[in-house]
Amino acid sequence: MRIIRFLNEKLIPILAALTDDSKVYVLPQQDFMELVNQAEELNTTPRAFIEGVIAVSNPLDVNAEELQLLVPIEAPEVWASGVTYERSRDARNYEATAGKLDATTFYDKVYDAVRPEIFFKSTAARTVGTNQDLYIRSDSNWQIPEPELGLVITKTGKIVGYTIGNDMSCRDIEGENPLYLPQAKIWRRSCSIGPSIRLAETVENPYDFQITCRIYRDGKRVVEGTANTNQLKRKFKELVSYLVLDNEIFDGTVLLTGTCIVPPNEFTLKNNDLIEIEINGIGILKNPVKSQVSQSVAV
Ligand code: DO4
Ligand code: MG
Repeated sequence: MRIIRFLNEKLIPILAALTDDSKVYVLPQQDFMELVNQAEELNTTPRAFIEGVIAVSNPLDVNAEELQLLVPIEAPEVWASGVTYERSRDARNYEATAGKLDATTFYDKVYDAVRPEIFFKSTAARTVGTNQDLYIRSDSNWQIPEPELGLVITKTGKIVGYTIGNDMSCRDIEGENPLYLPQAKIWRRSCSIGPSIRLAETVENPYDFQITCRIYRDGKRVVEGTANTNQLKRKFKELVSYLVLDNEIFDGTVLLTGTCIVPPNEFTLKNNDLIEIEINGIGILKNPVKSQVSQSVAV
């Protein structure tokens, strides 16, 4: 069972359930966290609540693909974990050492450390949904998507859903100096989530999500990679526990869990590329890439 948001013909956002047989049922709540919290107040679960709705209503006469989808949740904050897969550790070492792969770096240390890397990634205003443009920075020549499983959590850190996230990143800026990490990770439209949220209670094994990333240029596929969350070094609860420790977290926060797919080192994103990230049971997050004209103040 998945949750989507879409704009109806009057351009009003609608919350809906998308069943495994692709039927769309309108839900009475305004957003995903209202569904989660109302279900809890009623001493039930989001899935049971939705099953009650389905029992007394008809599905919409639409194909979910034709809907104008929005972000499935306006996450107040998006946080991200880093270097949680070997593939990410090796790519970070490559960019930090100009390709000297035998060098040991702080990335090796954080991969093995008890404390994971957790960083601030985005806010609702910087985050886009499926089919919406993502931007690349004007001052970077080495930019990539980072396809990641996203955890949707409550203010107490309970994992209530899974979504797809793209942690857009500048390898040259991060590689030049790790203190530049926020600039390598955060700018206008540098994060996307969607197209749906899979209810956590409907996922048997979250360590068996297949993740695929495809990048198209001029209609041709120029990058394709696949990986699985079974390659993750850490446990999801472990990542969440470090995020919430002594912190204030808001309902509907998304925690990205790290990338396990990195395009070849010579690849950089360009204006008009199309990025697709697919996770089984969640859907395909599609984003066109656009350059932005630098609005920086001259120094
Ligand atoms: O250490 C930098 C960030 C790594 C990251 O975003 C990832 O592994 O996904
Ligand atoms: Mg990442």
